[in-house]
Amino acid sequence: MTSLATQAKEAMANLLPDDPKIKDLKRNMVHPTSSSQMTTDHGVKISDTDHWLTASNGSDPGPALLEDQIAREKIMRFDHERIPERVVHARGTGAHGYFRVFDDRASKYTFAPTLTDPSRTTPIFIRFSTVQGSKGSADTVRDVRGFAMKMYTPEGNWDIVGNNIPVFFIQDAINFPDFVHAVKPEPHNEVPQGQTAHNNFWDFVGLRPEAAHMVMWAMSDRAIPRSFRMMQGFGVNTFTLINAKGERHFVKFHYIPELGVHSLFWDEALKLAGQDPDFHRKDLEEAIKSGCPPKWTFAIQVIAEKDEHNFDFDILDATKVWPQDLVPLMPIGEFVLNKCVDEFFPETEQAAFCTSHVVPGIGFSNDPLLQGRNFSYFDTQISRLGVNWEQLPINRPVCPVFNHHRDGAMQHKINKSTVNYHPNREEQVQPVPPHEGGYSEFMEKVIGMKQRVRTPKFQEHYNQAQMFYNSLKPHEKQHVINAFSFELSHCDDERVYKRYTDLLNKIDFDLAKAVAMKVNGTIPDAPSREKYPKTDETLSQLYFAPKTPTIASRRIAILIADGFNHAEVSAVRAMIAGATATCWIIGPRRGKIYSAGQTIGSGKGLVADHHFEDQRSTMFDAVYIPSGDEHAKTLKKSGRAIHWIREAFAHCKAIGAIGEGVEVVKRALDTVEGVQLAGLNDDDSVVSSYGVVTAGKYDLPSAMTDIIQIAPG
Ligand code: HDD
Repeated sequence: MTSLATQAKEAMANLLPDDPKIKDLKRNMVHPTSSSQMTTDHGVKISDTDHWLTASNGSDPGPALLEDQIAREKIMRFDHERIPERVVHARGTGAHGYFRVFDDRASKYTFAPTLTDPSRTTPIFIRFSTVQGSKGSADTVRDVRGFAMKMYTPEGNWDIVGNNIPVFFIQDAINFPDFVHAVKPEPHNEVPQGQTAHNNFWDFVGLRPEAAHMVMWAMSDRAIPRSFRMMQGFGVNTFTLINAKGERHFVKFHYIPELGVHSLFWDEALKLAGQDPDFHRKDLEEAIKSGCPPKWTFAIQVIAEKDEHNFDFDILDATKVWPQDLVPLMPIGEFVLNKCVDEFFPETEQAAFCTSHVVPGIGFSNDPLLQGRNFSYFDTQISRLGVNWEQLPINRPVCPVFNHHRDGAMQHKINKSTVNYHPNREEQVQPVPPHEGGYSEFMEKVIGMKQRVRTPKFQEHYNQAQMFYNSLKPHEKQHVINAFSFELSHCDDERVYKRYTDLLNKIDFDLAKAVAMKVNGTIPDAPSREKYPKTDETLSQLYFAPKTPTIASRRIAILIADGFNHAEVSAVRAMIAGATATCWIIGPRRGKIYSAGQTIGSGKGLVADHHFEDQRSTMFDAVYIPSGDEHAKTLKKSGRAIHWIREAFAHCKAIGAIGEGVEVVKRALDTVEGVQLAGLNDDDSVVSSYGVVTAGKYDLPSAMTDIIQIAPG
């Protein structure tokens, strides 16, 4: 635990004052203070910002005068505050951080110093997002999460615009507009928001079986993450690396979170969408600000050019993973997010990524999805932000930028030069040969016939969908069945849900049967194709559980009422803080709660952060109920407190209790059949002095046991 706290401090220290990107952003920062004087945008001081100039006779307001340039400016500036939201991935949140490699092991594959020079620390900005919902939708909906990273390298910006799922719904970029139309709210009534549970999505994916693999991931726990910090990230497309000898390898990028991969339960996700629609963005900010900056290992999978065709799938097909038993993961570096943005709009909203932005040593492949993406991103930024979007502070590189592009809306640069073309008599702004750092495309021999095709290996769609399902643990499989059943039940067009249950039988017979029975689909009586037997243990998110269980950055609620044991709560809070988890006191009111021995209304008391009604168990990872006679009596009588514990239990959270606190837990869970509380004998007497800990889904029980064991009494 201490080592994590130390790591957190180190990560903060790494937010160097001389971080080149933060330094660069400071050029645009303004620091309003109480002595800052209010002015118009043209700099004239304003004496009154509250009353529109009118021709008033003193007893009635009189007509407003158009002449009031202060009011006009204020209203007009406001009228134009909004820009188009992203056509997909509209809702998101971002943070700054840094990337570095462990050593030069990747130099076998690339000459890009960012991936090979361990002395280099590269500033980064990451934006996480959901895909379907609009800017104001909820964070915890079932959806793919975007994971877009911008590296500000001395060789130029490198963007990896990835997701938390390693494959994509379609193979060819030309299908993207159809796909997005189908996934977004339906055109006639703009319903539903932030979810795929509607006819059009299931109609499209039923008619396009190449989506089958990705749909399996989207119906799994991966699509309802506990936190952005607990997601794997993937570059998804196949890129290439070029080494100093001019050799080329195909590459896929992977990020593995230090805290492991964790998800919400669907019931939690649904409730949180209403109780706290900003749950994920607040979680990221809270973790960074409370000294627990999230960290990922950066890994690559590489395939030599000569081996391109040695697989039973096409390695350029974005609907396929490269199984790790065939192509092992090679960890080469790590990245940390350790600084929140100062203002959302200029940083997170104006951040703009392009798959086409790579640096020397990194190249593209003929992945048909990537080729189309390379066109689309630059284009969309022009409509969202204007042609000079790369001059915006969050997007501009930290290295010098010179060329002959000129003008356009919102041009900020003033070129002191008489020439704006190449070649020119001044020999200004010259191309750079490759050996001096100029980007040069890999010389690839291409022979082909102009045609619209999908090559044979691109036409197999079910093997990896089945491999994914084969690789899940039984409870993960059940969650997939539940998710399909939820979504297809929301489709009221029989053609849609019947076709999809038919398709499911090509993936897994038992899955198809279970879902079809729930949603009135086509119940199969035999598998419709031969089972694909392969499994890959790395496809289950449980594979990425941290080796040492940790409660770092977890949210722990302490439920108290008047009469609680103060010494015990203080000791537990100190322990939780030492483990860099956050701890929240929840009481019957937000205000002082008095401990045993204190008179209610006088004495120091402990101020509760929240009351039972305003925060729900869904927002926490664990609950602890301390000892204290009167306090326990009050909690036992409080329907809301009892619901807290029951709901936490239903969501498999760790519940710890000491002394009389155990009575409260027993009261809450008495009616739950078959519950055996750890730490209790068969006759319900307490086994040890430290109380009771229920099972939990995040490896929290053992950590909670440690915490409770040290508490006095
Ligand atoms: Fe895309 C945004 C990820 C396929 C076109 N995409 C966008 C973002 C992410 C992804 C994370 C949000 C970036 C941000 O935070 O600003 N997209 C993916 C992945 C794909 C993918 C992992 C498959 C491998 N996308 C894809 C295709 C096309 C687009 C095939 C078009 C041909 N994507 C866009 C876009 C967006 C976008 C319309 C909307 C906003 C933006 O670009 O900046 O151009």
